Amino acid sequence: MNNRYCENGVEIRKTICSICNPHSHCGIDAHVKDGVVVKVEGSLENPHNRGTLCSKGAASRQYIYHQDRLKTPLLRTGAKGAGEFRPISREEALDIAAERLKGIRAESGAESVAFFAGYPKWMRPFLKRLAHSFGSPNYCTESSTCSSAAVLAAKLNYGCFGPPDIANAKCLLVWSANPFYSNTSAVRRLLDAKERGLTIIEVGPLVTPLTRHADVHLRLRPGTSGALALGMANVIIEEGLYDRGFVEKWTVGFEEFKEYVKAFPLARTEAITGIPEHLIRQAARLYAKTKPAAIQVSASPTVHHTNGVQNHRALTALIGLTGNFDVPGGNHVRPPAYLYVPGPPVTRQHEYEQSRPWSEMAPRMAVDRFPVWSHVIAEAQAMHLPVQIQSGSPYPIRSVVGFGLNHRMWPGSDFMYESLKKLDFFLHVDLFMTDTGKVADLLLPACTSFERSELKFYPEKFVIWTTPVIDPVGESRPDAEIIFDLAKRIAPEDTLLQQGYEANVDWILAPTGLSVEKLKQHPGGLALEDIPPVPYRKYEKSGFPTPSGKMEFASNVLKRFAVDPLPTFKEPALSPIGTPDLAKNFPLILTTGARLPMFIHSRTFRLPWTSGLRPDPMLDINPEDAEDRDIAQGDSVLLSTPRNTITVGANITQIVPPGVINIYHGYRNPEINTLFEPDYLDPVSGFPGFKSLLCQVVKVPKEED
Ligand SMILES: Nc1nc2c(c(=O)[nH]1)N[C@H]1C(S)=C(S)[C@@H](COP(=O)(O)OP(=O)(O)OC[C@H]3O[C@@H](n4cnc5c(=O)[nH]c(N)nc54)[C@H](O)[C@@H]3O)O[C@H]1N2
Ligand SMILES: Nc1nc2c(c(=O)[nH]1)N[C@H]1C(S)=C(S)[C@@H](COP(=O)(O)OP(=O)(O)OC[C@H]3O[C@@H](n4cnc5c(=O)[nH]c(N)nc54)[C@H](O)[C@@H]3O)O[C@H]1N2
Ligand code: SF4
Ligand SMILES: [Mo]
Repeated sequence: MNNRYCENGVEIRKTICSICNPHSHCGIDAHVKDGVVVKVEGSLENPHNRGTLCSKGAASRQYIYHQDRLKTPLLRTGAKGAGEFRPISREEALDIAAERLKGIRAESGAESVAFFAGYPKWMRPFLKRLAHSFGSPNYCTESSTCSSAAVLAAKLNYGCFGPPDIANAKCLLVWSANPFYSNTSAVRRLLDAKERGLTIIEVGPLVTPLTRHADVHLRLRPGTSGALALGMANVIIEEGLYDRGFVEKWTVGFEEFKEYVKAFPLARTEAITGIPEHLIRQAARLYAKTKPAAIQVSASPTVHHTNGVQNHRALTALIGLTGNFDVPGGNHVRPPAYLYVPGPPVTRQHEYEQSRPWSEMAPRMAVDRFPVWSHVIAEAQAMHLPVQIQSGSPYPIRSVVGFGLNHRMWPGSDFMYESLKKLDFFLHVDLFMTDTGKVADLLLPACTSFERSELKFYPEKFVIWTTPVIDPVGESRPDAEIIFDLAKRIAPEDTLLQQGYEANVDWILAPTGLSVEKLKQHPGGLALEDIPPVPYRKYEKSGFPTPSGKMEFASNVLKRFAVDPLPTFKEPALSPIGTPDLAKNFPLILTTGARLPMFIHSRTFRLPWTSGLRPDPMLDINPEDAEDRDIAQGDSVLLSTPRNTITVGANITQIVPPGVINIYHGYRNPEINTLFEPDYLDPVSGFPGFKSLLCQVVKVPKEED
């Protein structure tokens, strides 16, 4: 489908929305008149969203033209955090940046400059290459709180992983995902499958829109996925429902695992998770007996815990146990295409990014603190960034080059904020003037997907190369352009980076037979035909990419780093059972960040259409807990954890079970992540325990109201 002119002077130009996650990025028809976007609609021909848009995408005009957009490069003139800057030219800004970065490299080594990408992902391959070509091993991203721990856990078990093959599955175990809010474009396919007879088991403490479509809902206590999975494994093994052939031939550590799960009989599993025995048994039987069955996992709820990696290992172990790994209708391993989207086709993204081997750079931040992470994940663990800025040990971090860095993403966000203030040079690139931006020394304005060209693959064998539908707002520039301009100045020896954006995309695309030039001929996107289907049971030919070549119930990698090789269950670091004394003062469990359809992290609070749907921050509290505390709907309440107290409105709802408090993250005020200690982390992955902390809620006394 091409761009089209209408009679009223409006041109309909094709682009994508990139406000939310990389599994969405809906196709957009931008109606442009006199260089201004006057209306947006979903692109009908895009197989991913088929003409639909969510509330956030529908508010795109408010996003693009928001008054907070950064419009010129800004150099700090006042104190850090005061927000006093003077506009400077792009050339001057890039020259200052280059001079500072090269100076710091000369004095303290390239590793003392950390490169960071926040939730925005499209610039990551170029930023990572720039970091490595500059000589720094310290490229890190928001994935230090999202998806990487789930990838890590699955890789420890299998060496690779795959999404559920929903089209062929008869049973889907949705282990904590709420696509109705988090991935709206996936929901139609899920409901179609349900209408065809798919059995759905939902795991998660909260009631979600999926719950009414689920055959069984296991409402576990936050942070206890591991115990639930082990209890289910015990039923499956005891009742002989596991796949003996697969287990005998293709796994290691089964005998130890079988012994270990005996410690999770139904009564104990109920006591830990809060789920009635009969439901655990029913779910275990349903998942094991309905063939084929798949598990839908998510990037965050099961790994946002101090025991997250082992929990996630336990639940993904059920796939191999029941012989549902890489089979039709199970979890189907597919090669990565580009930017978190499964292929084929397969690009050279990862080869492109690692322009310098690790051996030629200093050790990454936190290799000693999170050795398993560093062994498996090809990035630095960003949760350690504030710690090393403050400690200067084992080497100083003096500068951060941040693309979309939001200090409120970190647990102990105030600690991160203070750490950024200590940097010698903080270069920040963002769409908007944010509170994080205010502590930068130099700010460069980036632009939205409407103002740039970008490559996007879809899992539906569809690819698009967008061209800008409007000029960049003010002096803003695409992140990629900023990176290539920096590369000229700070990494001139990297000859590929010197060739510019499109040549670099072509290099990445080479094995696919596609090119930017070819894609430009299809402004609305190109359906990739003639791609052979990905085979199943690939391990039969090549084994598993683990140390043993098999699925590992007992992980050799964990053994090497002196971590329990089995997916053992431990209570979250703070929990009613693990720390009962603390629970006397903080008797409720705090889970944060369950997705809301109109918000995405810090981004859409500023848009009138989306913020109007929930103008004030609120915590969700069960009617029983509210009654115990004499709290009425909308009352101001104090939410306290051992670290901090914030004031917020109360929303009384059955969505949360008794004993659990839920609150969305990312608000400017109150700042939720000040409730967490900066070291409230899973020792294996470094992931924050955002979804299981202890808290108390009390009504704000009348005089303070
Ligand atoms: N609208 C919108 N969409 C988004 C985002 C957004 O902010 N807004 N964020 C994007 C990002 S970065 C991510 S990572 C994904 C997340 O996407 P999802 O994982 O789909 O969304 P969540 O709402 O975080 O979590 C889903 C469910 O996990 C369950 N859960 C909560 N705590 C626990 C627990 O302790 N254990 C278990 N087993 N389950 C638990 C809850 O029942 C919850 O309903 O969404 C992406 N999509
Ligand atoms: N308590 C709690 N905290 C959480 C979570 C939780 O569930 N609970 N979830 C965690 C998870 S899973 C995630 S993924 C993180 C997300 O955390 P963040 O990285 O904070 O996500 P955003 O707020 O979407 O984006 C950060 C910045 O990127 C800017 N930006 C947007 N688009 C672009 C662009 O194209 N270019 C540039 N240069 N900048 C851009 C935005 O303006 C914003 O300032 O938060 C984590 N923090
Ligand atoms: S789901 Fe919404 S925010 Fe996400 S890409 Fe689509 S329209 Fe944009
Ligand atoms: Mo995330």
